[in-house]
Amino acid sequence: MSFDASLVRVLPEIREALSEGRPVVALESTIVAHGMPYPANVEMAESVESIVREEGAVPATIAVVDGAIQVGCDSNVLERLATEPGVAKVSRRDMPVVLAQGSLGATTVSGTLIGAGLTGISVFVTGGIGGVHRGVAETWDVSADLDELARHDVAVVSAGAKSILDLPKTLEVLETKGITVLGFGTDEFPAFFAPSSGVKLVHRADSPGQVASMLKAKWGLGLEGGVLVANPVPEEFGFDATPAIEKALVEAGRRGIEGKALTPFLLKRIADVTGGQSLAANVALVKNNARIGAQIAVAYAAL
Ligand code: PSU
Ligand code: MN
Repeated sequence: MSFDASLVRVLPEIREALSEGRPVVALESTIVAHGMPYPANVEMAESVESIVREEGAVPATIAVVDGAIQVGCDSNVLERLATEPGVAKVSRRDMPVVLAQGSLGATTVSGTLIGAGLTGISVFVTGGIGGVHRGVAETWDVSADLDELARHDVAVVSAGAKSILDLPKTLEVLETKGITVLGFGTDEFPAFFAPSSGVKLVHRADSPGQVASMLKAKWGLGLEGGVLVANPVPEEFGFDATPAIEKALVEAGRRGIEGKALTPFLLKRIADVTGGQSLAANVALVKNNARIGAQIAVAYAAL
């Protein structure tokens, strides 16, 4: 891939690891700026980076900083993302504007995939991906995450997608785009706060090594595009968030919340309605994904 190198700033530790073929794990920043309240957001970001290191990989949180996609954020940038008001939420559509303005941007799964893809990072850990929203026939709201997953050779580890989305339609789009979805130790698509959704998956993997072999087969053949590893929330933190989700959706409809504001609004309302139970689950599942994602990166680098 050829691109203007002045638009991508890779921190030295990450550049060295990549050039030596050592495992690197990309992490997104929208979850920090728009997915969780302060200070849970920055604590989560710091502990996820430590977990990745414990497992023998190098963490690379990706954001848009001072006119470049920055691969690797120090604690100063993480703190800014976690606290500054008006941080942009950056998907592919927003990228040129935020880069040219030189403003601070938090990358969604889609924006982060662009940074990971450009720098050759093969594994990316997040909480939940965006997808096809409920009521899509009216709103046409389908997250840019799905298109972006098809564009880059990156495995994304997530706890599935929460039922603010239409899960069966999300899986249909993933199939159309050729994105392999692996249930990690499960036959069902996990529903983010809940370990199961009742929606069956076609493929599963039961170990990081199995995922790594599938990645090698896919990309070894030149089948470009991503793989989605769907890793359920740890049992002790999982709960049925359906009533809170329904309530938040009704409220969003009544207040006319739409577009890029919808997902952050729903996450915040669900946390309010569940008295923080959803936040605890969210933190737990991201940490769990970080551990598995780092193990996958280590196994893939060893092949
Ligand atoms: N789902 C979550 N937490 C999040 C997001 C999704 O449980 O923080 C964020 C991710 O950054 C994802 C983005 O890429 O929301 C999707 O936004 P949209 O639905 O506007 O495409
Ligand atoms: Mn959307």
